[in-house]
Amino acid sequence: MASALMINVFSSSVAAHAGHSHDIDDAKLAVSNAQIREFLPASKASVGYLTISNHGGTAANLTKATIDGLGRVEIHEHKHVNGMMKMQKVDAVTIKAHESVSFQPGGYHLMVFDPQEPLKVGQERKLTLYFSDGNRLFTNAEVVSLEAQAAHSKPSKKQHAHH
Ligand SMILES: [Cu+2]
Repeated sequence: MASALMINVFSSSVAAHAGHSHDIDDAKLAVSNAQIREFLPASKASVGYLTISNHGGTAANLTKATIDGLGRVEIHEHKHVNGMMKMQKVDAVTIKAHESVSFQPGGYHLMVFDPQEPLKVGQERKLTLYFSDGNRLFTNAEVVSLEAQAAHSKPSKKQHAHH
């Protein structure tokens, strides 16, 4: 209920583009490699990664994400502050025309909270991305284990090649 209310508040603030209300421009924006990590024991939050590609000629601004079965999803970024890696919530992520943005360890990520039931590895959950022009993009995010997510991440300095 709370999230539905938030969506209403959100869409009333972006009513500028009348006439596009039913247009979901799938050709312009594409999302790939969406995954959510399973919640670790005793952890109240987990992370999600994806790649958004903008094939259109104008920038797109991602302002919100929701995932079925999760009470809350926030968009975060990691930043180096005085040599420390800190993360903070961001209001929007811009995907420039003809560019793509990868959410990945050390950069942008989705922070997910409040699972209504435990996420199980192998499940798919519907992910909805909301853009400032009123467009929405839907995809399925696969629930992955910590190990699987680490394997897909960029190589880190530590080499843990063996199980
Ligand atoms: Cu975070």
